[in-house]
Amino acid sequence: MRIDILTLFPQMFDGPLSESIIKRAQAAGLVEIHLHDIRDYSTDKHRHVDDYPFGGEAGMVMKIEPVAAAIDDLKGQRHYDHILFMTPDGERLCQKMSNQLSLAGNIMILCGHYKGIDYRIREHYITGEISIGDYVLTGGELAAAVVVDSVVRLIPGVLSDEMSALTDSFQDNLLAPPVYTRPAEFNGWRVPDVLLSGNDALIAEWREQQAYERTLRLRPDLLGPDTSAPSAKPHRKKNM
Ligand code: 6GU
Repeated sequence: MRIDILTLFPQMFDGPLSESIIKRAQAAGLVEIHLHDIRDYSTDKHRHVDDYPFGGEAGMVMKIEPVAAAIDDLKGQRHYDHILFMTPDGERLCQKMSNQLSLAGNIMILCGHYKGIDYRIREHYITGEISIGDYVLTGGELAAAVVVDSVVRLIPGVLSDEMSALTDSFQDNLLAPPVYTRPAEFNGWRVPDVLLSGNDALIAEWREQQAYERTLRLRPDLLGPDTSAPSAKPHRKKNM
């Protein structure tokens, strides 16, 4: 997979994309992530990328020319399966969207800033608009990093088998069960006995029940509209 990110602040991605699993995915050649500074596409002598809005609202708007030039430049080099715009009024990111995006070959992500972007960009170039939640960030960069992280970890080969994305919270609409490691007792706080029992079937059953109970208590919305009916209990895939 190749991901091209268009931004006014490429350095905001230094941390999230150069550590841990995402770093290893790039080193292993499983994903290429390219950052493009939109300012490099500005042709005006002060390298302006924003301007006052028509109609006189407050705040600055990202200009169409440099953004269009950047997108056209990249589109001229390869086909993009998705050209995404990060914006708080976009579709809320969820695991299903990340799963779908992880199947793509080439993705372009445009990060908005200031009061918004000239709407013609959104009308004529953008194929999908994504928000990461109902709150406002100073720009789309942190949100884009979240999208990239959630998508890249789903690319086959990025996670080892023991980290398998199949058992993630949300992958099957259930929150993950609690996990513990040694020591079995700390400050008098004991790990649940069943996990020390060595009985795999019992442990699997306990995990399934914990996942269901935690989801019912913390995120009943994930279980659907009718969680009181016994039939609403979802079938959980057994860990492989
Ligand atoms: Cl994608 N951008 C901004 N600026 N704020 C957000 C967001 C995106 N998603 C949630 N809040």
